[in-house]
Amino acid sequence: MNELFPALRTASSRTALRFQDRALTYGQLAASAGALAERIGAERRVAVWATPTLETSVAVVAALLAGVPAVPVNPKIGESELAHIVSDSAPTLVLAEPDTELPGALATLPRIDVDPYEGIEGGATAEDQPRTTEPRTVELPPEPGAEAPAVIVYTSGTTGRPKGVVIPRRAIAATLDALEDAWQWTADDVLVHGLPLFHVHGLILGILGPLRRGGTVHHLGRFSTEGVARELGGAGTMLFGVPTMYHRLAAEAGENPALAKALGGARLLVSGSAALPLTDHQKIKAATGARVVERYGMTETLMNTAVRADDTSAPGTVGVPLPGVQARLVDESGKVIESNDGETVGEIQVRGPNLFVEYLNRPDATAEAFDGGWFRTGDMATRDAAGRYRIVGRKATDLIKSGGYKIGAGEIENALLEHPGVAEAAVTGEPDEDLGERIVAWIVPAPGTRPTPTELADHVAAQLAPHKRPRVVHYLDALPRNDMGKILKRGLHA
Ligand code: MCA
Ligand code: AMP
Repeated sequence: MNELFPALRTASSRTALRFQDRALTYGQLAASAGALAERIGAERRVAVWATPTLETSVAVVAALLAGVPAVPVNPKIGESELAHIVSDSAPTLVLAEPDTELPGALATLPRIDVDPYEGIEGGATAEDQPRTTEPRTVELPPEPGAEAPAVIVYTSGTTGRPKGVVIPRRAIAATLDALEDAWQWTADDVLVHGLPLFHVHGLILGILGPLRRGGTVHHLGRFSTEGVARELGGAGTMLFGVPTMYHRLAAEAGENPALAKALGGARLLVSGSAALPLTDHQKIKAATGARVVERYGMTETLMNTAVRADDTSAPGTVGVPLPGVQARLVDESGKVIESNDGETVGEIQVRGPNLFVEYLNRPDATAEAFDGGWFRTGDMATRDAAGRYRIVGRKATDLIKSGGYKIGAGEIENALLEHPGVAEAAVTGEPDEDLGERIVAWIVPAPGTRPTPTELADHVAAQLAPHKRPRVVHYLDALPRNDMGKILKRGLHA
C-alpha cells in the first residue's frame, strides 16, 4: 500500500483544510502534523478530543503519520460513556485544543495541546488567516504497514456498552480510493460538510478523504443551511451530509433561491449514514435540479456500496458494490440469494479490504459478527438487475438511527435504570421527519416519584451523549412482558 497521504510530501501551497477563517496548506499541514507526529511516536494509543476543528484534523493526521492508533472522542460525551471508552481503549495521551477543560478520565491523562501552526515559519498571524510563509521542509516518518490499526471508533450495539472498532490503514486507503473511482473524486474537489469528527462519516470520509486526494475540505464548524449555501456558492464542489441535513436543505431550498442555486451548482451531493427518504430526494431535485447520491457503509466496513457519479437512475438505492468490495444477500436460513429481482429481501453481507480488524477487547463480539469470512451487516436489502442494492430495513429493532447516529436501545435503558426515579425502562425508535427516527422512552416510575421528561433527557445526555437522549417519554404502570419476563416492545406502541 502507498502511504496514506502522498500530497503531504509534496508540501504544496494548495489549501488542505479550512475551518471558517482558519486554514492550512499541504505544506503547513505537513509541518505541523509532522512535528506533532515526532512528539507522539512512542505512545501506545492517543485519545483525540474530537471537536470540529483544525486541531482535531491535525491531531488525527499526526497520529496516522506516527503510526499511533487514534481514538476520537465526542466532545459532548457523557460521564459513564467516557469512562468506558477510556478504560477500554487505554490511551496513554490525549490530544486536545488549547484552553479546553477535559472531563473525567481524560483530565488525568498526559495531554498535548495541539497547535496547528507548530513548526510553521512565521508562526500564527494575528488575523488567523492562512499563512503565506513557506513551511520548513519536513522529514515525515516512514508509515507503518497496511494492517496497522489507524483509528478506533466506538459504535453502539443493541445491548451493552459501545464497542471499539479497530480500523486498519488498509481499510481507509481502500475505501477512499474506491470512492475516488465511484465519484471521480479528484484533487480539484472542494468538499463541504458540517459533520462531527468522531465518526467514520465526518472524519474518515470527510477529512481524510480530501487529504488522500490532495484536495480541499471546507468544514462548516457546525452544520447550517446558510453555511452550505455560502460554501457551495463559493469554491465548494461536493457536499457530504446525513439525511437530517438534506431534509433541512430540502425544506429550505424551495424558498431560498441562493441556497437552491448553490446546491444546483455542486458537482456532487452525497448522503449517507441512514436512508434518505424519496420525498427529500424529490424536493431537492425539484428545487435545485441536482440529484443526491447515496452510499452505504458502517463503522466496521467503511463504505460498501455507492451510487456512481454517472448513474442517473438510482434514487432510493445505495448503488453498487465499490471496487474491491464483495457483497451478497443471505436469507433467513443462511442461504445465499442469487436473484436480482429487486424484490427478494436478504441480509447484506460483505467482505473486502474495507473491513475492520476486530472489536477492541471483544473477541466474542468479533467472532459473532462474521459468517465465515463475510461480515454480517444486519441491514436488509433487495438487489436489482443492475446490481444496485436498496436497503429496506434492519434486522435488529433495538438499533435506532437518529440524525445519522447509531444508538442502541440497551445502552439508553441501562442509563435510565440508573436514575433513582426509574423502576423499569424500555426504549424504542419511532419515525421522525427530521431525525429519521426519534428515541422514545417507556418508563415505570419508582414508587412515589415521577421524573420529568427533561430530567430524564438531561440524565441520559450527561451519562451517554446528548444525541442519545429520549425525545419522548411515556409513563406506564407496568411494561408489557411475556411469560419469560422479556419486554414486549411491539406491545408498547399499540
Ligand atoms: C440538547 N442538547 C443538550 C441537551 N439537549 N445537551 C445537553 N443536555 C441536553 N439535555 C444540545 C445538543 O448537544 C446540541 O448542542 C443541541 O442541543 C441540539 O442537539 P440535537 O437536537 O440533538 O441535534 P441537532 O443540533 O439538531 O443536530 C442534528 C444533526 C446531528 C446536525 C444532523 O444529528 C448530526 O451532526 N448528525 C451527524 C451524525 C453522524 O455524523 N453520523 C455518522 C455516523 P450544540 O448546540 O452545542 O450542538 S454513521 C457512520 O459514520 C457510517 C460509517 C456512515 O454510513 O456514515
Ligand atoms: P454506523 O456503524 O453508526 O456507522 O451505522 C451504520 C449503519 O447506518 C448501517 O448498518 C446502515 O443501517 C445505516 N446506513 C448507512 N448508510 C446508509 C444509507 N445510505 N441508507 C440506509 N442506511 C444507511
